[in-house]
Amino acid sequence: MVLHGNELRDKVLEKYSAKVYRNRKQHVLSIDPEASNEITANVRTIPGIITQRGCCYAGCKGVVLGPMSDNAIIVHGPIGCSFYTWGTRRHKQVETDRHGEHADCYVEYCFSTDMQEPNIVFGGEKKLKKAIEECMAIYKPKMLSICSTCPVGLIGDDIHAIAKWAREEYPGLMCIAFSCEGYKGVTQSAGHHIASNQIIRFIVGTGDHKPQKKFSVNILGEYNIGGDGWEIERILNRCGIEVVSAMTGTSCYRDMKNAHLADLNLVQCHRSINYVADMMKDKYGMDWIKVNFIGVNATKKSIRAIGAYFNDPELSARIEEVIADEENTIADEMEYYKSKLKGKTAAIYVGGSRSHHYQLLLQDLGMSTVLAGYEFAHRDDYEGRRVIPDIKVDADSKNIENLKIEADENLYNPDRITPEHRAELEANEDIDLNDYQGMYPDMEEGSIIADDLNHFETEEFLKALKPDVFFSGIKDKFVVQKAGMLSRQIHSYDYQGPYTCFQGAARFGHDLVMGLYVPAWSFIKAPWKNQATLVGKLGGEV
Ligand code: CFM
Repeated sequence: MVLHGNELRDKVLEKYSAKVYRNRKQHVLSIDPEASNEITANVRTIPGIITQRGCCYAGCKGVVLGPMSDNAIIVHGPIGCSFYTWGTRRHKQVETDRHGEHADCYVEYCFSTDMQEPNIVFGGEKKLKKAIEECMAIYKPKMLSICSTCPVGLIGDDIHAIAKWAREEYPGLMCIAFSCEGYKGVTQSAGHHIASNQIIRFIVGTGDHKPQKKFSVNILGEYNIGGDGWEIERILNRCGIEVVSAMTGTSCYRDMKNAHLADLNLVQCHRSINYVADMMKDKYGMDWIKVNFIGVNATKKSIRAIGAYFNDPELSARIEEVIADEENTIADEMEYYKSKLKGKTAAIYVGGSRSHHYQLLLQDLGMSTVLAGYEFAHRDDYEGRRVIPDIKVDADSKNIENLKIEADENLYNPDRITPEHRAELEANEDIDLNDYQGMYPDMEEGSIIADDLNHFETEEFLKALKPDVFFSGIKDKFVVQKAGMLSRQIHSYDYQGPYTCFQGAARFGHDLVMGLYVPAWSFIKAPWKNQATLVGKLGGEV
């Protein structure tokens, strides 16, 4: 008998003990339009279960701070923590800022204080100061971040006092400390919040480089994986929209200082950076709209929403021209890929926003998503921001500082658009003004949602749902491949990309067709599972 929906969920989870079953049941559900579909998310993983999640330090140092090109990051902790984040998640960078001037690029570097046992016993502050002095003598960065890892939090080195010392010691240096010890919160999501707080406290609002064009935006939650951000900027620039800063792919400290001078914030990855969007709304009165540049239809909807916000007929006309031209360029290719992919199914399990975004690109290609889940999303990423007031704040979340933001005396401007126009935008269902509806509305009835999916559940759902492709990460892709199925990494894109906007959609179609029509994974069954490899007879037989 083929099971579906919650029956399938119950069958997969029934192998657990009663306690684990009760816990996991709150994280896995099947979309039912009649039910509330409330999910449990952003809580601790059950000890012993192999999760795909990362830590707070990964979210702060690796995800949000990592792509900033001119930011030299000193990891204050044992060398292992640095080794783990040495290298990038394919966030590409260049050595110029948005005004074409040279900006340092430290993206490939990893500085570490290499804490040893005596430093843990007697404190590591001296070692950290020395590391700053060395870094300043050799590289002279304009921005220097200190990221502390678990042992430093436990022994209590005052990294914030040291950052202050460095700012005084080296005039012109922006040195910022991030208390992003791995144990904070329950996942890397805590690190996103900690990084966002310091970005608002120390960076945004300190520059005075005004945008040159009539319409200007920041792109928040876009990290330029595989060049995604460059493609988005190419499209926006074609439309006549200036990008003041991106946070934090394709960007640097020098650009981000000016972010408050843009007209509008675009939020691509809601999970990692909604904090900055909210704080900039409170501090500068700047609106944000939720966009998605993954998928042809999603991109069209997003740029039209930007046009609607600015409410300028010339801009809207230019946007339509760009859409027509870009669509025309990829039309034949998309038609071909659609013919190869139509009717195929997918499962997607990634961090905190792509499991939603990529469903729309798959829809463009005629595919449907039978399972989607997040490693560290919060309830609002699944169910929409309307549930935020109902989310119980537990001890793990209370641990993360919530900045109290006041309107900036000189720069606060809530009247960037007229009240009438605001009312129009709020009534327009195609525009998410200062809002995000979450992943649910784009999912089909009966499809499975799984929060904090683990290896065991991955295997079981794959057996039952048999998707044609599983979009996964580096840790779970082996489970998928061993099951004889195609896996495409949707974090790093398996050395491909960009996948954004129009040309990116065609490139994604190409890579997917290539993966699906190479029959490599059907040869995966070990020979001894198909035929006996030992030939012999039982002892005593004549
Ligand atoms: Fe945002 Fe990201 Fe994601 Fe994320 Fe990430 Fe990433 Fe991701 Mo990997 S910021 S939540 S912490 S879109 S690294 S660029 S792919 S898990 S879905």
